[in-house]
Amino acid sequence: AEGSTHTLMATVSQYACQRRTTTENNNKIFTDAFEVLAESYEFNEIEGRCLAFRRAASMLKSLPRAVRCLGEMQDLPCLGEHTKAVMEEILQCGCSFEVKKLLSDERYQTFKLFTSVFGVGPKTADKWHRRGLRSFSDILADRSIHLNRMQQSGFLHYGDISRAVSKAEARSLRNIIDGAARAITPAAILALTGGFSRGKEFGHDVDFIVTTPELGREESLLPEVIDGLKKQGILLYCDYHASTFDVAKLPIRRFEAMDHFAKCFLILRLEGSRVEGGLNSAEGDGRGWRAVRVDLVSPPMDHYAFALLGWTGSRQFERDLRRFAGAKRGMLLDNHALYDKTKFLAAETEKDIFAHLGLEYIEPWQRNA
Ligand code: 8DG
Ligand code: MN
Ligand code: MN
Repeated sequence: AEGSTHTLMATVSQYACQRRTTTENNNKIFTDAFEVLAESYEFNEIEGRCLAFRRAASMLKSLPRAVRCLGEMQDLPCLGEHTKAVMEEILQCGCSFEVKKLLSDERYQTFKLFTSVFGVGPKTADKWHRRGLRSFSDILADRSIHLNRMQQSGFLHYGDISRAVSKAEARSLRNIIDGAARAITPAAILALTGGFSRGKEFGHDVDFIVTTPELGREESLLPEVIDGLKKQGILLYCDYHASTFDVAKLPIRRFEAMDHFAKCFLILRLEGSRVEGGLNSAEGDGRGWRAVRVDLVSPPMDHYAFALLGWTGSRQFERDLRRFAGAKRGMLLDNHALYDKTKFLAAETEKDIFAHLGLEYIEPWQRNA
């Protein structure tokens, strides 16, 4: 099987939703380089090139083994002149000069540092960079800088929330959210989504769907869950967005980053969380807790499957699902619904949605595109 590279790789689809991508990445040497380049284009708001590198990285992640020579690239999709040149250089020299240059670039480093703060995106990073600010102490010392509530929490909990969340911590959080939801209604439904539902060992946050079978009830459920967490004294930050979901306004033709379901972006206090090695803040300063990012979304039950598919990710998998639906099927897919020209296609499960799209079912753990 190792030798038959031609047949192995000639069949790779340009769409992530037609590939099976586990957490095992055999081409990390290339995808790490592509991620730096994609980030740099993102910082400079050159969206096309950013996407090209993300798409190429995603395709490489799905391959059963490492790309070993130039010849093997010919039959692979999603690779352009620039991506191929970078790969060629890595094959020949072990690294890319362009990537090396970026990693030591002052602007790239500053943007990377600033955008690592919760609530800081490329636009804010750019604004701060233009003002000549280069470090956190520069920002915090500048009296003319106004930090919004999200950024204030981002700085306050920086050490904790920039540290990866473990599977065990995700399990503890699941119990906490489950308890809070069940205290409100025993019929509450809780589902793990995001990276942990794809089998990842670590995440930057933990994502859940919290809802109830009773239609309409889900809208008030989320504020009540938040209130419960607050009463437990573990709510460190809450950015709540009430539902703006309206079936009458579907389909939404303009692409929107956020869906319209009730949702919240939280920082919770997780008790009894210890860091192996003990070097990090949770132990270092004698605390027995850590701050952790949690996202909750609350769709009405008749749109549950679409919300689950949309929040399971990965982001690249989602992008390609939508792109595939449009380009190959003339359909419109988002986190709310699937729309086929004149009618909505109902779905109770993710499998139903894949079937509507004429796609083989891809398990969540195969969606690490
Ligand atoms: P990680 O946290 O382990 O690093 O990875 P992840 O779980 O895949 O990433 P994520 O940033 O937590 O996003 C999980 C999914 O949530 C992703 O497929 C996109 C989806 N999502 C939406 N809307 C929104 C939104 O408005 N904000 C965020 N943060 N995520 C959203 O569909
Ligand atoms: Mn996540
Ligand atoms: Mn998230």
